Amino acid sequence: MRTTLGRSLLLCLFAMAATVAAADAPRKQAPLYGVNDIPKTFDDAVPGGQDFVKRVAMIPMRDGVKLYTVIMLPKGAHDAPILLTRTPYNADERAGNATSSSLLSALPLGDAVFAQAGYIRVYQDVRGKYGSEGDYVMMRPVRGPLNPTKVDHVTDAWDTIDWLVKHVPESNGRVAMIGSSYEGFTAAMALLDPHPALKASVPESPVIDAYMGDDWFHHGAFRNLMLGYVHMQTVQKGAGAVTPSDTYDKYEEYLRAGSTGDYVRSRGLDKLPFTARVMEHPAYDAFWQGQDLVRLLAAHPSSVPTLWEQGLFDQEDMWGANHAWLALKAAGHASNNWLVLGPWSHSQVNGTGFALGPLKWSGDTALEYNRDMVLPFLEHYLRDKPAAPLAHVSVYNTGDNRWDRFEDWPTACEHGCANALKPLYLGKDFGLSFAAPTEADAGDSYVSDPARPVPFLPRPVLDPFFAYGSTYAGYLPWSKWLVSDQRFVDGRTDVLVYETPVLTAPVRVQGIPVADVRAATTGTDGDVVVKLIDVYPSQVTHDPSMGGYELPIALDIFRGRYRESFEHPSAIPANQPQRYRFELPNVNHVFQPGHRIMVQIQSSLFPLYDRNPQTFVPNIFEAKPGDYRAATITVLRSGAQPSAVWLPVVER
Ligand code: PG9
Repeated sequence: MRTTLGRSLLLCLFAMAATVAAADAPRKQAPLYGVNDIPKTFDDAVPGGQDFVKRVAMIPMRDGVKLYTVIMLPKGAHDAPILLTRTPYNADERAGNATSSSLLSALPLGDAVFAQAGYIRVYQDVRGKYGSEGDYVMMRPVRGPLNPTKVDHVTDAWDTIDWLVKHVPESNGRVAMIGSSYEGFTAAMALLDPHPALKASVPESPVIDAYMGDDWFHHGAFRNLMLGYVHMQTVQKGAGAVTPSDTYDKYEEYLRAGSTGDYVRSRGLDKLPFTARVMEHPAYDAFWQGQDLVRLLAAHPSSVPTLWEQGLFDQEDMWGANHAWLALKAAGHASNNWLVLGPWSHSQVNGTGFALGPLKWSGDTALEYNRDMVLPFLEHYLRDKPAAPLAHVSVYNTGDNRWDRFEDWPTACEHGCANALKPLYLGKDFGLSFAAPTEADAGDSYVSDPARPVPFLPRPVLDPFFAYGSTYAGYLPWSKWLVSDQRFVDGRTDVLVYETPVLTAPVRVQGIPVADVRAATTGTDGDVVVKLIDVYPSQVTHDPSMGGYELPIALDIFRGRYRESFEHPSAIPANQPQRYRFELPNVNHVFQPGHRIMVQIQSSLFPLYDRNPQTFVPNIFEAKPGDYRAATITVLRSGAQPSAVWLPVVER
């Protein structure tokens, strides 16, 4: 005891002497003038260290091109599954803040549950973007007529997974892919020829058919505002910006420009190869059909367990996940495909899901999705945990404010569902009724003037992608526009508004409503916009700002020239009634007693969608100023020529 005390005292004296000596030693002084204040390398010191390791690898593909890959490993990981995202949005940034002390705080919020569960998180730049070598092709199609090279996202995913399972010894050799939008597209592409180590996949709001209802077009109407995105993504390999502008309001900017072709040329965007390609393919020709992943997936169905996710109010990719799921179901592959439709805007599952615009949900629906659906799903296939209690279809009920679980979807449809669609007819005096009209009637008319198109959001409208990035800051009204109050247009003379009396019993809808409009125009082309709206009571005591709110439940646009064929457009015969029948987005909603159901019909959603000149021209992008003409549209609603929205009504 005494000896130990003596030794401690001695050590203490030595330590004090050493401190005094160090204080006396001349301190190494920083030079007064720096030759170069930026050192060659600098590793940020994280006080207390980190609980993860960031590894960067250039993974070689079969053609020799190397792809920049960030591997975020929990320290001490072993037998850990790998979660891979292939991105055009900067793998370094997507992988989060490498100077954080924990993997949980480094990775994006949507990854939190995977970080907590000890996954190895991998982000990779697609070829040609950010740190990756090779050429970038926007939404690079599969090898074949549209892609003469030997590589695509199918091979790049295959080669990446092959490398990862051989070179990351901390892994258990099982990989899942996940990602939203473009990243969802790369996840879906990998399913066309999956590597054997790909054990599960979660394509989230994936771009699947960019012509029918994802980013570039909806039912043939072009989404002008995506041009800013193309600029941002393709002017340079690294981070780009949206198209420079001298006009604050995109409505004014696009209106002044003339046709979309004029807009593109006036800003030199025709020099961007992808824009030039799109301008040559306004119809659903081989260019778009060859990229339609619905067909490709159904023709090459994989056995990889796949969870398809999509927002019910996704302002960018409203088509992909649910149509991929429906096609795989129709092809007999329902058993390894799941569908989740949540109350989200585009990619909202990467953040929080308490609310969307004025709508407040029962909790953090994004967390519920990641924690209670995706994680157990992955744990089962990547770690042999018990099967997840996941229904084949989970759809958030935006009326009852809760998740509904289904074995099949939709619950009501045209053919082969438990319930048939029920037409809600447009009636006289702007009424709506489930009773079919019987009388003859001239219908309701309005003048649609391309010089005064109906805005899709209150002006000014900004570029939605001006602040695009991993935080998804962007232009906030953009992410909420599909739930924005439609009162801002219902007084316009070019918007027809029909509504039911105040409901005395709930009307429950589960599925895909179908717009079915019969209309005549004095022009030879034209667009049809149909909005299904839940009108709140004029006073809502618990939430006064919702008084009278006109909440769109489902809305979409259809380009009239494609009413007979998306591939072969045809002029609309002037003044002859035509039928426009098209699907609206999925709904799982309850119109509550005290509310009304409303349908609005109009001819434009500008400047999101390009203006239809209302005169048939071979390529709408090249319409001349004289082609833009006002037209009188007459919506028919007689017994012989009824118009309706077919609702997927179900009993409780
Ligand atoms: N919606 C974005 C996009 C994907 C693919 C092509 C163009 C745009 C995205 O969020 O990735």
